[in-house]
Amino acid sequence: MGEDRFYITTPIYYVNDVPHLGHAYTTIAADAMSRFHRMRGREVFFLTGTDEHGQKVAQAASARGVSEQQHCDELHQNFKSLWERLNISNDAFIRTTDPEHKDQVQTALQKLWDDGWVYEQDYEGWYSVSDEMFVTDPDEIESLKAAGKVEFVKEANYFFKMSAFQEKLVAAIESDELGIRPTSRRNEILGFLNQPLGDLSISRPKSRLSWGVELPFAPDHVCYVWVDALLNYCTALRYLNPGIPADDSYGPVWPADYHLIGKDILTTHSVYWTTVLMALGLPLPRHIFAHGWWTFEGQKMSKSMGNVVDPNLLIDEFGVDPLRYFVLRQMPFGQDGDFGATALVERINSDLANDMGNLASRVSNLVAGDGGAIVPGEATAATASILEEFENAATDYEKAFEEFEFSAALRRIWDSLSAANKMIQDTEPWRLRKERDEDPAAGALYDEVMRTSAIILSGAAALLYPVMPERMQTLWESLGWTGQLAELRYEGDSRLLGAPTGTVVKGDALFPRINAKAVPTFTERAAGLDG
Ligand code: ME8
Repeated sequence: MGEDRFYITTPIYYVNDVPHLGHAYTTIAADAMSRFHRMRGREVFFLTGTDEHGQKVAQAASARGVSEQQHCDELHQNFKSLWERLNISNDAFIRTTDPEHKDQVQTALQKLWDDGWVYEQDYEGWYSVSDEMFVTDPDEIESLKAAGKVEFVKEANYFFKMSAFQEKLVAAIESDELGIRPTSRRNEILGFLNQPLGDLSISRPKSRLSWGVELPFAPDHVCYVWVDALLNYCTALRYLNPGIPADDSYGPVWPADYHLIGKDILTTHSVYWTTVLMALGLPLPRHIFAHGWWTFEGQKMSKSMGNVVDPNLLIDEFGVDPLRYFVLRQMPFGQDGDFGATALVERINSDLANDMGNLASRVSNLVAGDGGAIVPGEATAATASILEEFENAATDYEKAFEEFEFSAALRRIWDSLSAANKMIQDTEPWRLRKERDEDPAAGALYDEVMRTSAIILSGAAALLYPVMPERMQTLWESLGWTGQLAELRYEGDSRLLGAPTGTVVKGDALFPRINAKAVPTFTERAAGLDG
């Protein structure tokens, strides 16, 4: 997309999965990024959805004794409702069983066929149903065989000439036309591309699997589920994005600025998807960002490991915004991190309840007690450096945020909140307030400390809105501002929004402290869940 547009996607999650913290993680990050760009005046298109074809879905539907379509119609709601609870602001939700998506997939497949990028050949090998992939690594085959997780398959197959694009792909990655992030993942893919690239089987015979998109040039085959799924990033633009032109392009929104994914699906995105795009003559996504994994006691959190944490339980216990904040703050985006309820409670209590909540309640209690007005005035030497530091922190925050360095970005805002708290401890405004009748200087300092704190809290509320949309709106209103932060647009360079001119009100605690002793150990509750 161009300067004023921003197109971001999450993976489309397997409809069979019960959504867990890992799925929530990617989606929260994409949501925060979408809100961030909207506030900077960009026209954002944020896409998520569900991947509904393939053998796993067919097997699960049959085990439940329902049709595949009914199974998908019921299960995709688990994702939709979690995204609603998590305040996810996606512009569209694609399902690969949407008839429009299937039509578009067939159009793309036909084009690949017509242009000579697809050929037929028999194939035999070990197929992993859980990954929907042929396994080629001999060691992996042996261990999966022992675990009964692969089956031997011999069948007629249609192949995509992926190998023809190897050099072009390497060049696109090296020139950063295709920006793979973080750099470690880019190097991983370049390393992978040091080996000769094979062709990609893109079909499954209907005799083995009928739940998929029929190949238009071979109706006894369906499309390999990954090809069907990856195409969602383009097909959605044809029917879920109003204002698309009536030609057969994917419109001005393509290419995506970011495909946000976990590192588990880096190859499918960086190699399969990009080469299909090349064959279709379409531009490559500008970036693929592969983040790390949430683990649980060191193991990747996943349904098959039976160790998933249900975000719904965390929301019930801690609220939506503390969870959103925690996942973005806790570990650098790109690295793995182990989930623990203790760490979550610590973050809530120290960062949210103490650093932010106490500052907000001190200001609102004191100012509301005086009728709620922040007294206007200029900063003196007593507070000028704090405001200047906040301006610097805001600049650093934005730079880091844009690069998906959420944790580092958030830390910078907390530097300013800490500075404001220190100012309050040092100046003791509750004492100044008592002295102000006799001592005009104490009164002036009191007003200045309240004003400076309110300016920092206002700026922080707006900057942090993408991360904690609901709580920051509450903070914003308690400071006397009106209007929706969702509609705030930054204009000009300063992120200091000035002192509120409305009436500051005393509200309930922004982030109630969690009694660490009373918290259930999510470890145990999570282990009991069959996600
Ligand atoms: O792979 N930690 O779907 P999926 C962090 N349908 N993120 C995690 C995670 C974890 N432990 N577990 C899952 C598929 N995720 C395909 C995608 S896209 C065209 C098709 C997140 O339901 C992360 O984003 O297995 C990961 O890439 C994705 O969920 C996989 O979701």
